[in-house]
Amino acid sequence: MIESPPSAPDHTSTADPEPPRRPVDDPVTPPRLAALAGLIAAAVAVAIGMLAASIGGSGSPLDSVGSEFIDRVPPWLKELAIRWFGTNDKLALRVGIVVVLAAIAPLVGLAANRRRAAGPAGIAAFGLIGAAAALHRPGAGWAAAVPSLLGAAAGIAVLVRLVPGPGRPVPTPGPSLAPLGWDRRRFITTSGAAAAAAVVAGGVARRIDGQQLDAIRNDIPTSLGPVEGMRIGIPAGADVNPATPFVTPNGEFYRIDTALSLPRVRLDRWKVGITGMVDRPLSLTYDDLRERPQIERVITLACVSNEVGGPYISNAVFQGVLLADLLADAGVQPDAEQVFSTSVDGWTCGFPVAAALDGRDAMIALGMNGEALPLEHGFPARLVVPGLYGYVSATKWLKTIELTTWDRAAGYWVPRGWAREAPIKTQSRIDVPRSGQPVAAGPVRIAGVAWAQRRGISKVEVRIDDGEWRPADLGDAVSDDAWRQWVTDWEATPGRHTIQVRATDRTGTTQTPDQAPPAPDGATGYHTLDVTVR
Ligand SMILES: Nc1nc2c(c(=O)[nH]1)N[C@H]1C(S)=C(S)[C@@H](COP(=O)(O)O)O[C@H]1N2
Ligand SMILES: [Mo]
Repeated sequence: MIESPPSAPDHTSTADPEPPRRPVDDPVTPPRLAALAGLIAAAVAVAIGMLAASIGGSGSPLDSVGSEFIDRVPPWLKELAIRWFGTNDKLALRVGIVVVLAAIAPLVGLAANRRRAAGPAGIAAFGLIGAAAALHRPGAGWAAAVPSLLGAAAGIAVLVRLVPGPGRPVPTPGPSLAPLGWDRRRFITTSGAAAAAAVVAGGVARRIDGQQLDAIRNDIPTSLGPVEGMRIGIPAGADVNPATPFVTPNGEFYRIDTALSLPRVRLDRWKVGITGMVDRPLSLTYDDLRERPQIERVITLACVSNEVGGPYISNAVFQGVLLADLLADAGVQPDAEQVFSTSVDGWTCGFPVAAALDGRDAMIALGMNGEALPLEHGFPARLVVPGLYGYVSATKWLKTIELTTWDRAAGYWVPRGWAREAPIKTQSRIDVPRSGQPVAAGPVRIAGVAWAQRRGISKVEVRIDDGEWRPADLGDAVSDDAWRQWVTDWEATPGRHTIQVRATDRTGTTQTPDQAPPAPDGATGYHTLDVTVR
């Protein structure tokens, strides 16, 4: 039944009107406003959940749901998200969750208008999803469920007030008040107050969150321990590429991880354990690690998801403790096959024991470019293993290192379709000219980077159109585990041209021209750029 507005003239009666009786199961709130009420109730639930979580120092319910989602999405969807949104994929996920909530919440409001129990049930269902997600996050205790449940309770309270639902005895209204039992004035004040409360609670939650992160950042030590031998100096001759610094500043270093909110590690409680198939398990505090002999190495980290020519590769001076030294103290048992590590946020990966013991500089890193690790890159400590893609080796926010077999544990990405073992492939990239950038005829500088961690780069060649492969000039080599810059000059003639690059490593092997996508173990093919010369 459609309600008539209270002011509508009633020509059937000229007598003093009795307020019309509302049929028992007639919706009491106009549908559009019931939908709005659902939205406001959901906003209150989310904001109160965020506030409770921030006070308790845990991740917000939305982030818990998002993280569970990340852990469950099929690989093709994950790849699509990365293709569409790049490193903004987390923002896209957050926006997606809010959009879904905002689409469903009005329906909950409408349902509440038809059946009294439907509103509370709908919001409670969301609260339970949030609680279940939070409980399922690594390291979560029962208290993790509280923010979602509190949020749901607040949302229900708001919804019940705004949308009382049918069949509720309505106090006999005075003629000038709500003749149909629904009080517009009360709706406006209550919904306005609830919306304002949601905004305030959300704002306070974000502030508390920011302050907690600041507090953790402020606790990050400003100095690193001394290193064995001489500090590394980067020769000026390593930097011949005008577009990409040889050492990537920490703030520009690519970031890839599944963490929606940064893990908040309390340094005084943090330890890294070395366990499993070892004779003497170790448990090391941050200070224990700092007091051990430390090395400093220039290592280029690369993500397996990087497309040919892509940005997910960076180079830094890492400082830390040699993993081989720690494993020698722990005594690796002969049948151990895999170094399997777990992060504070429950991410895992594994690499062959040989990669820790074959003489390469696999380390527990504490420092990056002369500073303690930034929070984004794994503070307090992470693994860095030269020559292996990050997804099998470079655990940030490190918690445990377990010596085990391949059968007994598989890293996070392995059941999601990525290779169990993943050495970095020889690759090269053109950084100048930029793709799509107009080029003037005449002398043009072409420059880029090339990498073949563990083997080193011996040659980079560039080809224009179908011409000869011509060697580029190489920047100074700093380490076989670091990338190498290259540069060459080209006399550009007007028209459309194709620029290609290929690298050869020190074993004499040239990278394959065969094009392969990143999955399952790293993209291949020559980086190719189309330019228009005017
Ligand atoms: N805890 C944790 N560590 C992680 C990951 C992660 O998702 N969680 N991602 C890995 C991947 S896929 C890569 S490529 C590197 C990236 O390290 P960066 O963000 O410091 O560049 O971290 C690795 N370590
Ligand atoms: Mo990665």
